[in-house]
Amino acid sequence: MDPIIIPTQPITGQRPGTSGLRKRVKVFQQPGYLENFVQAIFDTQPELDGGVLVVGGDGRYHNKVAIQTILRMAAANGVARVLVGRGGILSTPAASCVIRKYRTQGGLILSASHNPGGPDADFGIKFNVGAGGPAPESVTDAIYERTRTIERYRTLETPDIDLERIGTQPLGAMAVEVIDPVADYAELMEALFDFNAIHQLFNSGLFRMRFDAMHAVTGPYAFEILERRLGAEPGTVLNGEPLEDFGGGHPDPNLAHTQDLVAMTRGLDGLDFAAASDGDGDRNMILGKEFFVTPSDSLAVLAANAHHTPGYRHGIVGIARSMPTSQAADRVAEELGIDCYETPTGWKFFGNLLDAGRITLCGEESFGTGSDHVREKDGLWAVLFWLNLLAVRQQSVAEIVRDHWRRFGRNFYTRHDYEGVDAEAAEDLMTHLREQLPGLVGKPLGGQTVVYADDFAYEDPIDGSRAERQGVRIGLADGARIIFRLSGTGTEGATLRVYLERFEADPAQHERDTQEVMAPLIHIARDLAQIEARTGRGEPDVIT
Ligand code: VG1
Ligand code: CO
Repeated sequence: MDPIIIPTQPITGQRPGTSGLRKRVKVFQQPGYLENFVQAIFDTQPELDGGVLVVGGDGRYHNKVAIQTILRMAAANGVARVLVGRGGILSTPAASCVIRKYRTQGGLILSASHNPGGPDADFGIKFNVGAGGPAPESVTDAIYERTRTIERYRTLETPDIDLERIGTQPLGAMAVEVIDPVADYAELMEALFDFNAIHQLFNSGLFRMRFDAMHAVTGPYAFEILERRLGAEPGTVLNGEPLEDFGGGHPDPNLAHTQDLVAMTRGLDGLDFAAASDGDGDRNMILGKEFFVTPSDSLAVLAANAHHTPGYRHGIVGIARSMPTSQAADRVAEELGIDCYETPTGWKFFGNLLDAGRITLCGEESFGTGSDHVREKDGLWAVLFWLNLLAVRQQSVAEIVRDHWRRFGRNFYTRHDYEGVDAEAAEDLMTHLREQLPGLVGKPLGGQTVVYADDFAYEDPIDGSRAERQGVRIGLADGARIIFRLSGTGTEGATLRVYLERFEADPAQHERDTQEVMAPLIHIARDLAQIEARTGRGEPDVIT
């Protein structure tokens, strides 16, 4: 069957952001929009010709339509075989797992992650390379450049593939293999964690947990792993059915969007453990009884306790965290005598460090934690890691974290998001901040001296590539930090993120309320950036 060549024209704005190309569904539905971007991937990634490609998504609205388009284009561009999750489903970490396990040439993941889904909401596409991780900037830059000159795409005229039927179906000269989206991933989790110990914890009758899949992709994974393989009581998985619009919710696991779950951890018969994951299954939120674990603390606790789990029993070689993530992990690395790397926001910056064996664990303040087991952050992995620790240490979540604070000190941490801000006002705010930077060093700010003030730039220690303008950061003499950056995952206007961190060594101060501890820093940040004057916002939309 000969490919059909369809003439097309470049469409502006196809530059991938922090994690792939994310736009409104309506934008993706425009003729040629998805096709141009996908053809740009095939045109710039010659190894896909004759290669194997993994395809799957988080099940949101437009997922199946997009997959049929991609399958036809893959066949027309010479891909030999595609592995696609049944029903078009593959969580982001599971896609990474499958890419690596079957040594494929890469994958296409259809997701806008934590952004809402539905005909009027968001869609996204991301290319992952053969190592299993999100394409580095050199690759996304090349894809973007190609979208600016593209003049044709290749496809076939064929009926739709039956995505519900496990097994191989031909599409032109290409083989489409519909695979169980859960099996390979579940097997990997069993190899990393002590399923017997977790099973016993569930069987003890002394431990109750709930996992909120938020009607997103992790439902089938959580049923299989938590309820079926680990024997958690039926009903442990909440909102486990993936829905195209996530039940109308915002599949973003943070305190603002999981209020029902948080309520279940309160009171005398509150749950011992609760967790949630996002649209595509790469984020995690960890709760204990009346206790919220910040993602930055979670990374530090996992690093300090990794030797308790089978998969990491020999210890970890290094840790990386994104720049805005708290420095709690740095303290663990120092005590363990291992390297700690600070990277720009976005998982793609961890790839080289993981591939080179420089780090074992990595994480971001945005509810992302992961390791070298795949090349994406991994929501259920983090949940299982915590369950393994709880089973081995026989302590509550709160006890484990408080122990950690006593040992290492506490990095109080909060992030304030101002969403849907006018894009130009947000850019101006950042410019105004950048202009102040040279004059700030050595000056007093809120009773402290500014020790550094810069726009974060990163040079990758493996390939020497540079990423500039990755966030304005201001460091004070006592180690406190204020960081400002604009989101690279939104689809409308701009989102300003303000990240605040303050270290406290004194255990007598560890129980204080975070927002109260941070109040002076919050004040400084708002003043310095003139947030209210420039955005019209007196208060942030989301505090995490
Ligand atoms: C956000 C987070 C970042 C994360 C990215 C993708 O990016 O801050 O840490 O890697 O989302 O996560 P931004 O540019 O909006 O701050 V996911 O779960 O949406 O793929
Ligand atoms: Co996600």
